[in-house]
Amino acid sequence: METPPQQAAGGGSWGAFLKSIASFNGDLSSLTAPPFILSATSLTEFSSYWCEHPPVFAAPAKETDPAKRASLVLKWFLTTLKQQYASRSEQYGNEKKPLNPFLGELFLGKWEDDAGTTELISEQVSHHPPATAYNITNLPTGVRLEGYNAQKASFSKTINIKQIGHAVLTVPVPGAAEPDTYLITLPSLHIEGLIFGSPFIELDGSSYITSSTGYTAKIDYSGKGWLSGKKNSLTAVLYPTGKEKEVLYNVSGQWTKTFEIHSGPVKSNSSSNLVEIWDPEKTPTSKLIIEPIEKQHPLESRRAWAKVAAGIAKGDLDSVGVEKSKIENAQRELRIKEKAAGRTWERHYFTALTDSDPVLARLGPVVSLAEHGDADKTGGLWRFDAEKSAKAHSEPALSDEEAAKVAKELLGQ
Ligand code: HC3
Repeated sequence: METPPQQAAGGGSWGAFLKSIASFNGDLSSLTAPPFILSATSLTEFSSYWCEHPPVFAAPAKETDPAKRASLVLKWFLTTLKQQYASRSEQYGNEKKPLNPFLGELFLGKWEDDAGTTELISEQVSHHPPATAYNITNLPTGVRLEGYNAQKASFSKTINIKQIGHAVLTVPVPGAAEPDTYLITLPSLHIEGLIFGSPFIELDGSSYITSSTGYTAKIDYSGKGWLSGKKNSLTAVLYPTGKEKEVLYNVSGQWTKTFEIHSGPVKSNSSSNLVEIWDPEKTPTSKLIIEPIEKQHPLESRRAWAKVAAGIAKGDLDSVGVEKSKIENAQRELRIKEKAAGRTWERHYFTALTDSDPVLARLGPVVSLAEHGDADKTGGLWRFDAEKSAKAHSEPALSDEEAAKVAKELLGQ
């Protein structure tokens, strides 16, 4: 059983934490959370939440009708919300503070299931400001998601988080000259239950998916108000871009529970035009396969943070502090050396665009995303670099001595 936050001993109380967040400066990594709210999972791992149902991710590639394809993309996006925002806190009320990734941190894995092999690459591409980039490819269909994100937080009654960045889904369509492109914006969220020491996420506002095939989905999020409403509620509509009144599909339900997809506009009779009811209980997630720690590259998240994670698991805060500082200090020294040598850290899988991005140029205006991709707030407009990836894949694994040298130099371990 988890220790209730109010009773946790040592290293700061929940009350002190609440006081500290009231004067919070917006930098999430600077939040000094009490030890019992520290998670041993780094934010680089969160990229995997985009694809815990690979068959749903790959399904649009098999659909020949563009409107239906857009509805399958909307369905897939909605199915990811439970993993993204509630899976760490299934019982609700124990959302913890993730590890703040170091620059160059990697999280690599794959899923093997009915959809074939789907590969995940996640990399911390910026540290100041912190930003994570990811690329997920389903090999048999070529369906591919790439994106990057950062968070901007503020305090007003609670911690409010605006997500900066976006995702781009590419869906090759059999017989079509060009693949479909879907530009996806990310919802805002806030932390609920803080005052009771049981934090969980609620989504708010709206997010969008707009496609090169001329369809747009608008998703509205709401929670349980004082008087009405259910937790984690959503409604969504899919319409030809620019014609919001011509609803082709509508969705309603809860992103943590079930939601219903109907064709056509919203009707009072909820059973009319039912296309599908999504129930996460009925569709188990696929397990992400990752290399055993000893076979991972020293910059891979679980290997790099192993000692910190062990300290968190044992509640040994001294070792957590010591091991975290080793990584932070080594990284600080590395940045100083790079600066002196006029070098910058070479990302393994992603490159910051210097020209304008064709997807943002074409689809950005529909969903109010700027052509520069908010690069100033994410350290760059990050795109997957297939050449770098091929190079990384073709390099032989490091020998034990080489790995030890990298771990010493880059992580102080
Ligand atoms: C806000 C958050 C860090 C960011 C997390 C993001 C937005 C990261 C990208 C993923 O795709 C989606 C996602 C899900 C959860 C978000 C985290 C929830 C809590 C965490 C804060 C830094 C921690 C706040 C501390 C505390 C104790 C109140 O939970």
